[in-house]
Amino acid sequence: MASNQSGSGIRRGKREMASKVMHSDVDVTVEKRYEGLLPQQLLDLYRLMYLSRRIDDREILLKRQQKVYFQISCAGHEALLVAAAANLRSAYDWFFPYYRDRALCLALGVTPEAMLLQAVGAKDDPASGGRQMPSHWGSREHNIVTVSSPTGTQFLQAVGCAEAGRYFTHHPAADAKVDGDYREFKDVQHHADEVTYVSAGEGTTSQGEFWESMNTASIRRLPILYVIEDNGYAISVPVRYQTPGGNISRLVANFPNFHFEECDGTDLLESYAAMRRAVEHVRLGNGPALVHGHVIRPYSHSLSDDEKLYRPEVERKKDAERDPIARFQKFLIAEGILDAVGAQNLQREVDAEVQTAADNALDAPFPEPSSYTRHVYSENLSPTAKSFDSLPVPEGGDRTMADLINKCLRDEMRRDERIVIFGEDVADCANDEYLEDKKLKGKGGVFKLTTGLQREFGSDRVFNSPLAEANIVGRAVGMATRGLKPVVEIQFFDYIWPAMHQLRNELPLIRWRSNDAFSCPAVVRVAIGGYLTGGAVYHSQCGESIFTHTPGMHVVFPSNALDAAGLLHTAMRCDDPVLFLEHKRLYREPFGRAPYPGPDYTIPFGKARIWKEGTDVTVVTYGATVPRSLQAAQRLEREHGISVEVLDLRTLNPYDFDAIAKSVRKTSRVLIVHEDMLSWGYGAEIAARIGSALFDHLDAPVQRVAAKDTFVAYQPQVEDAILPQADDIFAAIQKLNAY
Ligand SMILES: Cc1ncc(C[n+]2csc(CCOP(=O)(O)OP(=O)(O)O)c2C)c(N)n1
Repeated sequence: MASNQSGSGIRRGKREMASKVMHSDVDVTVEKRYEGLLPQQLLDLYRLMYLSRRIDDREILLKRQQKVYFQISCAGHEALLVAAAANLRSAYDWFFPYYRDRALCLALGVTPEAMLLQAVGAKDDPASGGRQMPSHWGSREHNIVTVSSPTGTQFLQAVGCAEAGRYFTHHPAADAKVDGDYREFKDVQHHADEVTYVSAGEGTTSQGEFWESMNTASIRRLPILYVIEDNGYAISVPVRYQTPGGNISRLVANFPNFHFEECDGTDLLESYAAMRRAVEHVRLGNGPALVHGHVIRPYSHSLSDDEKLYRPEVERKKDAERDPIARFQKFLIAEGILDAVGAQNLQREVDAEVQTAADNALDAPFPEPSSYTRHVYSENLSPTAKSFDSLPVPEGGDRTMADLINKCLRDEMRRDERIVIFGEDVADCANDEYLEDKKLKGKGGVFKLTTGLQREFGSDRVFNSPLAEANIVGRAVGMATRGLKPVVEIQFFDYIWPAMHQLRNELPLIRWRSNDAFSCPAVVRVAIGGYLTGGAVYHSQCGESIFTHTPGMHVVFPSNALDAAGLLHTAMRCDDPVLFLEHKRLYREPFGRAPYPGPDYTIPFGKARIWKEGTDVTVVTYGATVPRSLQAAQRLEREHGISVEVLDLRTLNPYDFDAIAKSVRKTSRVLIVHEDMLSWGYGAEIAARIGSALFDHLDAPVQRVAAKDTFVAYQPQVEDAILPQADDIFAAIQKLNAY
């Protein structure tokens, strides 16, 4: 149950300000404390707040001088943030801040110079090496996980991070370094009582991912501290148009297991007390907490915004009266902790520090223009490496692709305790206790690919996610950045889209945008494709080119059981994110069955398979059009004596252009076949590259066979007309051969 829920979630701290404690017989003078803080600690916090503001001011100046190119400030949020930091532990707890959290990062140990290096885009910017805008924090040293620009993607990652910390505590042997796979390059640290901090503005609580994260944090009682920094506006939109009733505390108040605080975030002591109670709840393992701090935003949304366009002077003036720095300075002076001279000295000192940091940043070298190629993928371990080339050790009779994928998952989970599997319906049975009843067979995925895994490995390694795809991928991102190996399942490719933010802007981008400080080698398995007879619009989609168009992510699309096993082993050992596309129609197809190849059968990425050699026409294909192309090729050879070479790409990013080129040089005629629609499809890129690199070797224009430019219909006759059939491939090869 929630440990602290008043109607509005409000709980205000009372100040303890005893200055002298009189014991019965001794007069002990005790230094006055403020919410437990000594005067010197208050001065330290004040200094951090002032330092934060002055860095913002300096960046604004530099932006006006066109020496930095963007500015977004922490102004008005400083008190709430230093109060949070004062209750947390740098390099021990984990941090998913947002762009306003300068004061928090300073308090955690990020230097003003590091911040200004990012502002000028310097090579030595420790957060991103000049790749990200200012205030996109990231520091491996301080456990500040690389911040991105999309609002709200950090919430589910924080959930995954907290889950990873808990997992490593329960599986202490899993954090060992192991040579030969991604574990060699992933340092793991964890603490049983660590807290994961995540913050955002109040506007960002409108994002669905915020609510998805609250669900999971609450259900799993995760050690997460949410901080919602409510400055009343999301760019120009006031909170009451964003949040029903204008108060997020009221809306979240009934989430179980949470501790809630609502405070005046411009009041340092009130914020400190709220944070202290919240962090205590989390650190003791009672569940998550959410602190909702009311702050101000005196410097507009960013330097690209002018709030005078939409906020009247009277409202802005009222806000200014609550400026946390002026308020706290006044308080310190009233309490005799600071005087006018002390304040001046402190300001002079801070200004000099900022000046030196700015001078150093302005003198710092920029990244080499050609450096953009670095860290798109792991430079330590490539899935194309020879070390992944192995031979199967066949055992038993032929098995389906579904069987061998299941075996592969099982083998890798035995080999690597960092692997966790989750997704919709992937567990055998959500209720652990039912599993003791051996008569219950268990679910194990809608296609039964994960069957038996929960039974063997337990419910903390194989479990169901909520019905929410962003939840699945977002949590996987958080786990993988901590060193776990999440292998998650998206039930149908058609429903991958809610996870798109995480799949496009986070998972594949984390290594590049952090300049290799963080990485995210998760595996996302997805059931894809049509030819289902009745699969219709929403159970038949392809769309692989959307993901091959995303740098930083490998895309795999096997056509048969043996390749599926070998490529999945490689994916799970790989140091990069992998989108692993499994064709539903091929799961149990008689085509391409194979004996179990052993637990260590790996296939390198980027190596095509030649199914059939030929001399007249090359067919380049993958997935479910492989058996259809083979059928057409065999018939052409039989009936017309046309010799067709069939090349199965197996992995779409990277892909084996050398194999394509070798074949095209031999045949001079090439047909690209894929199941996804023709226009803007995967074949367009291959055709363009063949056209420019192999023009001199071609005797005919490059041709393509693919789905019609529409979705897939339910009625089987119409479905057949839409998807490429063996007859279409047959006709295209015949025409190409005759050209
Ligand atoms: C997904 C997404 N949509 C839109 C934006 C553009 N944008 C950046 S900040 C912002 C407003 C955020 O407001 P709030 O969460 O209240 O935080 P604040 O900036 O006020 O601290 C918007 C719309 C974005 N970065 N990401």
